[in-house]
Amino acid sequence: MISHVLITGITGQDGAYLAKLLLEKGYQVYGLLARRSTDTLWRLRYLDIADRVHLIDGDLTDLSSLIRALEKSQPSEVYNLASQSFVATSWEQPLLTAQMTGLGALHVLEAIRLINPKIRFYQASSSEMFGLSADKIQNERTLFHPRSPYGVSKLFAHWATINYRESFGIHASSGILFNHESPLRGIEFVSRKITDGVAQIKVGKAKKLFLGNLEAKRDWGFAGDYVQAMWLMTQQSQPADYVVGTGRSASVGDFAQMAFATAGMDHREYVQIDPSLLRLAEVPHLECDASLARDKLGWKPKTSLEELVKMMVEADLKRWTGTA
Ligand code: NDP
Ligand code: GDR
Repeated sequence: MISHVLITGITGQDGAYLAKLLLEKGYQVYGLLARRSTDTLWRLRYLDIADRVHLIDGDLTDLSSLIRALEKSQPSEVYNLASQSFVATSWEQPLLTAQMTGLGALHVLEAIRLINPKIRFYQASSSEMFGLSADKIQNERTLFHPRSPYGVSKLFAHWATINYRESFGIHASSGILFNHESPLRGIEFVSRKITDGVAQIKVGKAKKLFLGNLEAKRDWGFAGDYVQAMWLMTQQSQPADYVVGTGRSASVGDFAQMAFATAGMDHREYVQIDPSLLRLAEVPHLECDASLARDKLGWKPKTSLEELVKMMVEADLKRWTGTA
């Protein structure tokens, strides 16, 4: 029998990679499609899967649309990847972020509880929940100290996931994923902003790249590796929470240095600080201890930071030279 899966956020970076992975595994893939005035399917096209997934109109903030989506797709697994995912925006639109990123997850859990509590659930939690962490390296036992309305909203969704597991016996797992990037990353995130900036400067379309805090350190991995961890979590006999990352931390400045070097340039000539890009409350250092995921799920990252940066710079150079 073919298993059905429903992915919220299928048009996002992770949604697209996860859909591709699950299609390869033989699932019938359904995705929740939020109504927009512009076309949002470019990532699914990039991976050549746009015509292989079934899209259902719906919105995370509209419980009735989620109930209908579950009735239509009859999934055995639901991956809740939809959110307002840009941290900087969460200070400008905190209530909307809480509605989508926080309450939205509870809507999905409620829909599952109402329609079929046997559905397995994955929640896209975030290392942003650790925020101003007292621990240099974070794992499942690290205390949370979110620093943005986004982090606070994710924490609500994280605890809602645990609560539905404990209260209703739902197979609900939360993946606390550290930053993961790819050529499909949104242009507003710093990794892609840098690789796109490198490509623009290389082809003469821009002269400078304006960034905020170069000192912030992140544990950066490749999104294509991380969706595998999501799937592995839902396959376990018992639901649980896992941190997922590479165990290596690098600063924004390091990332910029590597990206410019990949294109044969020196970042010091092109990067300028724009104080308006500094955050109201920064997350200074994230570094993941993913030993539980390694030991229990058999998961480990396949792509190094060097390979990731190269992959992203090359993809953006192709876009700007028209050879994509
Ligand atoms: P993206 O921003 O690329 O994708 C977000 C997705 O959510 C898009 O498909 C978007 O649709 C959809 N969406 C937004 N609002 C709604 C809504 N109200 N109803 C339905 N769909 C909606 O995020 P990523 O793929 O990078 O991340 C996936 C998830 O993982 C997110 O929840 C993010 O917060 C979380 N996360 C991401 C990490 C990362 O490093 N990438 C790390 C840890 C957690 P549309 O295309 O129409 O806007
Ligand atoms: P983050 O990613 O906030 O970690 O959230 P982002 O790439 O936006 O920022 C990473 C770090 O870079 C610094 N920075 C800049 N950031 C942006 N966007 N633009 C700049 O010009 C810039 N200059 C410096 C930031 O201050 C920050 O320290 C991502 C998202 O995918 C979340 O959804 C996810 O939950 C977390 O990763 C884990």
